[in-house]
Amino acid sequence: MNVTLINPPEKKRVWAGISESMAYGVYCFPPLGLMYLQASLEKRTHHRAEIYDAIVDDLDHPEFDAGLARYDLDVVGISAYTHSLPDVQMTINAVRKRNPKAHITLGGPHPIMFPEYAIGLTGVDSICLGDGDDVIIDLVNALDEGRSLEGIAGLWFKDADGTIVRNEKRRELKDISWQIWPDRSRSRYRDYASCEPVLTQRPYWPASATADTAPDDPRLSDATWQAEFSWMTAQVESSACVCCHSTDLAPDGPSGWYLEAGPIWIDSLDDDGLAMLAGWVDSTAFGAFDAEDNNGFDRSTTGLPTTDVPRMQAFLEGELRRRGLDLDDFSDTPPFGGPLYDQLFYTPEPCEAGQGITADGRIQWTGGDARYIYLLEPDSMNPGVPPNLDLPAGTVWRFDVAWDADPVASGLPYGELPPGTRQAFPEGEPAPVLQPGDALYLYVLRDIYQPITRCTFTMP
Ligand code: B12
Ligand code: HEC
Repeated sequence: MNVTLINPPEKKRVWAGISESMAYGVYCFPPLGLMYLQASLEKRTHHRAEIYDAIVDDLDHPEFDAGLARYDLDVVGISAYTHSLPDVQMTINAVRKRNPKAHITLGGPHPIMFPEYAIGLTGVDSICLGDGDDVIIDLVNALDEGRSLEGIAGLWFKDADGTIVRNEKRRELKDISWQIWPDRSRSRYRDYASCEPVLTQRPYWPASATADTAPDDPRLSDATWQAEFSWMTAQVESSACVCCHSTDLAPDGPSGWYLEAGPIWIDSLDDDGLAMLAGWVDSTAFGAFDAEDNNGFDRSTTGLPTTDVPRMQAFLEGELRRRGLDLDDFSDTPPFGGPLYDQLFYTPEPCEAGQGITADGRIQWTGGDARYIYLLEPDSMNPGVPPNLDLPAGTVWRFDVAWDADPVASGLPYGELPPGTRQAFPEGEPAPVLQPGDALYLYVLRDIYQPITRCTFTMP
């Protein structure tokens, strides 16, 4: 079955606590509850589920209703908050009007807290009284097989003559470690996340690129190829790469390849760039992480973060071979990252005047104000990009300035944390006591990957 999961419009909501004007732009979150249900259904059954999120596009009811035409409305699940009940009722009515036979089930905080009220709403067929991950599976299977909904723990429903049947409660799971994670490759980065912190974490500059795809390119009319291309484009759109590699998000224009280049944007990549995306050229200097640490996106094999490594590799390798290239052609290509890569192997010199820690405990550096300060053991690796290369083994202490706070000036007293700053290492412990005679490596950055002072010194 195809299930439609709806995050209803919030145009009639009751504002309490936080005023509407203050909340603008704040209340747009990925609909996590629905994403869990989708993941649960798709990973554990043969059913499919689509999420229709009215909030992300700020839809009012008329547009929302029109959009329902794109969805299967046989089984519809709606998330309901109490403060948005009029919107929920309008959503139920709109679905019912399009498909009088739809099975409409309600879940989320409202039916959990006020089940009698929720099951009484006009047009509702069933409600879920707690976590929906298992309930939705039992419900959809029963509907699919034409079975009664009796006995599905955690579900109340109205039977054929409208009588409310209250099945027993479902035992609450205390251990959620089995949980299937939502598939975030189906949400676009630009919809739910911000590029502001991204642009402070990588060097950015615009660079022009063109995609010279021939008008009669066979890929343009190859449906199988196009389906894979759409899939991999969606993978890019769900990652922060769009912040610098798309025209409307990159502040002064895209950094080389960009998603709107086209008809086939991957043609805007040069051969090395394509090989980097495919993982044929190493790019760990940009950060390499496993799917578990990266919202389900692996970035340890391919340069492009992906939720399906073999599929991504197959597609990109296909493109490289189409260009007449092979793995061997890149055996001499240096790892990606240029200065980012070289920096990992930088060897520090002894500190000069105005660098190090003074006898009265002030950290001094040259080169201007700083956002990141490290004290490292003298022989540790150099810090790289977050989230995984920015805490090398041998870090003694690390100080960070929040991305939206001002950088700090040289002369900072060791261990002091001005507003907008934090001790990133060790976390939740006092700053380590430094003893006279300790040998240390001071590594100070203007911003991520922009070192201004890198030198070794001995504590006075
Ligand atoms: C994180 C959170 C926030 C965050 C993020 C909100 C967001 N939209 O993501 C912030 C701080 C911004 C916030 C703000 C508010 N929140 Co709040 N928040 C929570 C909190 C702590 C967790 C929600 C969450 O993400 N859960 C994790 C997801 C995975 O679970 P879930 O959504 O519940 O989904 C599961 C089940 O409910 C069920 N399910 C959900 N939908 C569906 C649909 C179907 C068809 C089915 C079958 C099952 C189902 O299955 C899901 C998977 O198991 C809850 C309390 C709680 N512990 O639940 C309060 C809670 C949701 N918040 C609440 C309130 C009142 C608010 C505010 C109105 C506060 C205010 N005065 O402004 C605003 C409203 C913001 C908004 N428009 O969403 C109330 C809602 C009460 C109610 N009766 O509706 C809650 C329940 C807290 C409470 N106990 O009072 N909140
Ligand atoms: C903060 C900005 C920024 C972000 C975010 C970003 N890049 Fe880039 N990228 C650049 C810049 C700048 C260049 C160099 C452009 C030039 O001078 O040609 C570049 C170049 C590249 C190239 C080389 C292009 C070529 O044709 O050789 C690849 C490949 C690449 N980026 C992949 C990625 C991937 C994958 C992501 C997401 C995981 C990403 N980038 C995110 C800024 C960014």
